[in-house]
Amino acid sequence: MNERLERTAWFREARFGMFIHWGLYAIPARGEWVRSVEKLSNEQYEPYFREFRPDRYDPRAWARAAKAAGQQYAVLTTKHHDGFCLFDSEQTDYKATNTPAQRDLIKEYVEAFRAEGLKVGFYYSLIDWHHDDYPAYGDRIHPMRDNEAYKDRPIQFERYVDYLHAQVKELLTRYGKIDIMWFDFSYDDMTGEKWRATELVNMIRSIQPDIMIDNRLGGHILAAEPEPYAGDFYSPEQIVPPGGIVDENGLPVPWEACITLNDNWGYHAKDHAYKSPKQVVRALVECVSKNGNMLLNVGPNARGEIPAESLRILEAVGEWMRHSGDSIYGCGASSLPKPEWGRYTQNGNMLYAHVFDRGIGPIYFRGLKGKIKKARLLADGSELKVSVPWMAEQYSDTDSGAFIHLAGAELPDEIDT
Ligand code: FUL
Repeated sequence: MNERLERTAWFREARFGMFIHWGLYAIPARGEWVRSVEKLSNEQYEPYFREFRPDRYDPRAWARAAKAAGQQYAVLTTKHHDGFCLFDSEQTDYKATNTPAQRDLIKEYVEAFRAEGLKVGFYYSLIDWHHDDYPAYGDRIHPMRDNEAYKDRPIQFERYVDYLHAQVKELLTRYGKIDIMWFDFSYDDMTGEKWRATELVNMIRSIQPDIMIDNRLGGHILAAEPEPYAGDFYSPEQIVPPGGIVDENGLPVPWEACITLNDNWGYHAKDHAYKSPKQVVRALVECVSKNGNMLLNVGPNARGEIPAESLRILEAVGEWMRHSGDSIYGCGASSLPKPEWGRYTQNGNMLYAHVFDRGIGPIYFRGLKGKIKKARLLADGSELKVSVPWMAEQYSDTDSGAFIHLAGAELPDEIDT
C-alpha cells in the first residue's frame, strides 16, 4: 500500500485530467463501440482505415485546452477495442502510419502534452476486434459474436497475448517516461490470468518503475492480499462513488472517476447532450470531496479537432479553476460531515466550503464555533465576516456552529462559490 501511495502522490495532488478517445471510429461518428453495436465486419470497417486523414490534428492545441481547463494530465487511446493503433507498432500493419495520416500520432501527443508541462498517460484496450487470435464467435461484445463464419475459426489466443505484451513494451520503451497505463477492460472470463497480467505488470515496472496502472487488468486492489496486477487506482465509470473508496481499515484508496462530456467517449456527430460547466465543476468538487480524481473525456473528430461544444465547456471550467483551483489541487476529503449547502474539500488546516445553495442569511458551519480563524472568498480573496449564533432561542447551537456572512442575496458564483 505504501508503494501505491508513493506512486500516486502526484496524481492525488493533480485531481483533474483529460481523457481523449480518438481513432477510426471518429469517421462514422457514432461512438467508439460502433463496430460492435452495428456488428460491422472487417470489410465494412476497412474504408475508415483507408480514409483516416486527420488534417487538423494538432495535439498542442489539445494540450493547451487541457491546461487552460486546469487539467494536469491526460490519457489518450493508443488502441481502442477496434484494434487500430495510433502509434507506429512493429507488431501490426493496422496503424496510423499506414493510413493517409502517415505518422505516429502518439509520438506527437506525448511531445505536445509534455511541452505544456502535463503528465502523460496511455489508454490501451485489452480487447481487440481486429486481431485474428482474439475470440470472436460467442464472445459477448465482439462484432462477429453471432456470425456463423467465425464459429469454427481456429484461434491461438496466446499469440494475441504475446502481441498485447509486445505492444505495451513498445509503448513504454519508445516515448520516454509515461505516467499512467490505463488498461481497458476485463470481463466475463477474460481477466487477469488470461492477459498474463502478473507477467505484464512485472515487465511494465521493470521498464517504468514509477508508472501508475489502473485496476482493469482484473485484480482486486482491496483484497486482503491483492494480486500483483491489482493496480494503483480504481476507475469508476460515469459515476462518483457515493462514499468514495476506502480499504478495510477505512483508509482512502486512490480512485479516478472517468466521465464523458456528452453521452459518448468517441466522437458522435449527433450527440449534443452536453453537461453544463456547472455540472462538470460540481462533479469535480464531488470527487475531490471524497478523495478522488476526475478524468473528463473529449472525443476529437475525424479531422482531429476537439468539438467546439466541448472546448466551450472546458474554457468555462478553466475560468472557474483559475480563481478557485486552490480548493481542488492538493485537496481531499474533510472529516467534517457534508454540509447542507454544498461540499467541503480540505488541504491541511485550510477548509474549502463549496457553496452551491445560497439560502437566506449567513451560511451555517456546524461544529466550527471558535475554530474559524479567518474566512475569505476564494475567488477574490476578500474577507468575510464570521460570527457565532446570537439568539440562543432560534439557534439552539447544540452543535456549536459558526456563521459566515456573504453579501447580497445571490451567490457570487453560480457555478460554485
Ligand atoms: C469502457 C469502454 O468500453 C468505453 O468505450 C470507454 O473506453 C470507457 C472509458 O471504458 O469500458
